[in-house]
Amino acid sequence: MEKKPLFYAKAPVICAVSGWLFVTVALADDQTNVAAAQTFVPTIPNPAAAPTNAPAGMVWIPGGEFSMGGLVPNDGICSLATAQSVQDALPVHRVYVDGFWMDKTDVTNDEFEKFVNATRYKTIAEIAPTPEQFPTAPVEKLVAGSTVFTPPPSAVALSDYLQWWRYVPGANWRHPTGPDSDLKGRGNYPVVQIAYADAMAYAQWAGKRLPTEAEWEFAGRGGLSGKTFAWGDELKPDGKWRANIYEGLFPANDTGADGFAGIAPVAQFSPNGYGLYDMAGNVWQWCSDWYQPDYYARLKLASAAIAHNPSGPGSSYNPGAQPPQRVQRGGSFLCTDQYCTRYMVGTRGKGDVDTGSNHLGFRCVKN
Ligand SMILES: [Ca+2]
Repeated sequence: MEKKPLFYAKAPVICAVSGWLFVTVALADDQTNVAAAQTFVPTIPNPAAAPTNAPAGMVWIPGGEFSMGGLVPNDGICSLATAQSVQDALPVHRVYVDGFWMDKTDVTNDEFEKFVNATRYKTIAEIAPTPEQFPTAPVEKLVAGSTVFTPPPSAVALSDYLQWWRYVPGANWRHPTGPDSDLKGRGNYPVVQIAYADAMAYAQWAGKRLPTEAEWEFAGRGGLSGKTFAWGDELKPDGKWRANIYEGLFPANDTGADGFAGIAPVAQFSPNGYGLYDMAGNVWQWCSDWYQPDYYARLKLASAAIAHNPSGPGSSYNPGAQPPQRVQRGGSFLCTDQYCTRYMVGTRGKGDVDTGSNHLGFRCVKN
């Protein structure tokens, strides 16, 4: 394999395998008290009626109290990393969030195009990296592009994600998998190849913002409490798929048994209890919180009974991760029980703020 400069090796880590190693003593204490962590209490939504004049394409999320976090299934949530890889979703803790509007779907290509046409905004993937950013990289390698899932021709060991992630020059939101791809017929697909600053720029233009992680999870649970998925505890209730995830042999053979091999248009599956589509699978969604693996543990220690409108730690702290990382939630069309089951509603993801990919998008909220 061609030796690539450091930034070429950047890839969206679809199943974190390192963050748990750095969890603090506080979290370790909670790991020894699993019973205490396994305390989901029913969601108590705010009783006030939804405001009138709903913004187009948005649904009212009532806010209220809920139990936030994720427990580990008996057979392990990530076969590669074992149960330890989701310790960052423990302990389950009580949170209150105010009510808010949320986009029913991920932001689509058509919607993002309106923003770009109005502002001439250039996404990070469309701008060539500079020698100042990557002083050791050969100048000829400093070309605009982004990371693209590139399935290997046959089964591979799951120990090295560079076997299926490539830095592709010319990949960006208009060309999600590289220069030969385009958006023809894909206006209703979620926009991808979006770095954090790109999502923030869109949200600001739209008069919206990105959700906090707590808002995202309150919304994702749809009024339910302690369920494995956004719709309940069964992956396929009544034999019906509820999300676009990965079936087949990861990463070489996506059978598309759920109806889609690869990305799907938005809203192809039933919504959750709050009327939100695709809160599991299809594409990851940016949240505004910095990522720290022990944040829940420290939050629980700091909050006597309930954390009110938590907005994340003050900085990113995932040792070894540069540039800093923000939270991503929901999983994607690449999530599978062979590698990463982050389509489970309480689980957490994260990614470098400057790195998009063809399975990462976003949706907005509004006060
Ligand atoms: Ca699928």
